[in-house]
Amino acid sequence: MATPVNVGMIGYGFMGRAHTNGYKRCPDFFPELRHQPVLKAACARSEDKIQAFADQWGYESIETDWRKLIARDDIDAIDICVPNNLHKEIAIACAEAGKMILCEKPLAMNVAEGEEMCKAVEKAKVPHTVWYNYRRVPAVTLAKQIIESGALGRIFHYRANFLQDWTISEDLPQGGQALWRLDAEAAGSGVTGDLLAHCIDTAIWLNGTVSDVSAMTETFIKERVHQATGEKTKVTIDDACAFMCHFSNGSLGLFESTRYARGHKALYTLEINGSEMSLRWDLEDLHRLEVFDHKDEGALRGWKSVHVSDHGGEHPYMDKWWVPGLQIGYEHSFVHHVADFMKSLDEGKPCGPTFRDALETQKVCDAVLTSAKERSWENV
Ligand code: 4PW
Repeated sequence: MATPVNVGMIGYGFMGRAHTNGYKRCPDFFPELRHQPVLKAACARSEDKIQAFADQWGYESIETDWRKLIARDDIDAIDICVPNNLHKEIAIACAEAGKMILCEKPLAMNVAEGEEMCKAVEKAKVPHTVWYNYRRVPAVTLAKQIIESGALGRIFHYRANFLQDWTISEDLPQGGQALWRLDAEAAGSGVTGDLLAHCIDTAIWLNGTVSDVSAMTETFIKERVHQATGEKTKVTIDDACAFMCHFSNGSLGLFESTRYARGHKALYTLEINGSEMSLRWDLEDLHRLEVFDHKDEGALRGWKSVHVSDHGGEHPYMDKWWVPGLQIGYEHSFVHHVADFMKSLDEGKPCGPTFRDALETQKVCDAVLTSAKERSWENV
């Protein structure tokens, strides 16, 4: 009988559903783990909405005040799945109450907040992680394993894009339930914290830390109706952001993200070029890792597309699913994150990205925003 980890979920939006699906699937597909999640309680201010969420997804109970949720003795772990401006207060309260924490990305509104959160979890020694889920797409995890083997040789370049098009309409309001991502007060930043943060987390994981950055941002729609007041209000988030950087290993980085790339809904691509090998990956074809190996010779030298679906242990996570050759999708990255968190409890080890890891990403985000504002190179 596994040790139950009673989860208290704060929030019920799109990510609340993605995380909950991860908790639900974990015991079915990772039955060997000695810790397993239990959907104990869901929490949000609206009683009707959180009850409906709890009923649909199978949480045993509800709360309408997150402080009451944290105070409950029958809750072991809190999932912080609310807008970014609430992460710090809730995370610190969780740490002080001795609760484990699974915090939605980005870690915080800025580095100063992130530092406080790191100190709180490190002082309380509570298990914790941040939901940068793309690390756990099997093809991306495979890229990590290949890079760690040294097969790429000397790394020269890393480039990544995260492109969307959902905010092109001027009629879209800012603020409110679904649209807090457009409101700087709730989100901290626009695409930098929302999309580039994913690219930066993966990049640091695959290619090491970033030393300095030079960035530009743009806000294409300058005013939007704010849902709170009904008034047209200045938009202060970045709609698009691009930056170049140096990594500490001497390689060069190029990053771009926007919500104004008509035709792209969620195109996350990354590529890394080494002296011996290059790798590239595309979220729209997430089960494939493209590989160019300079050792291949003759007429068949070229890019190959590896379908990440083997079960012999070659392809991370895949032996947990269906049969060899059958692929999996976006939602599985969250199942893998839950499973890795449970495994980290089994083994008494940290589960990355920790708050400290996510603070590195936050440092790059802050440096990017400062650089764009000051038109300067910024050290991270
Ligand atoms: O975290 C990101 C979200 O805010 C996601 O990974 C993709 O972009 C999907 O929705 C947004």
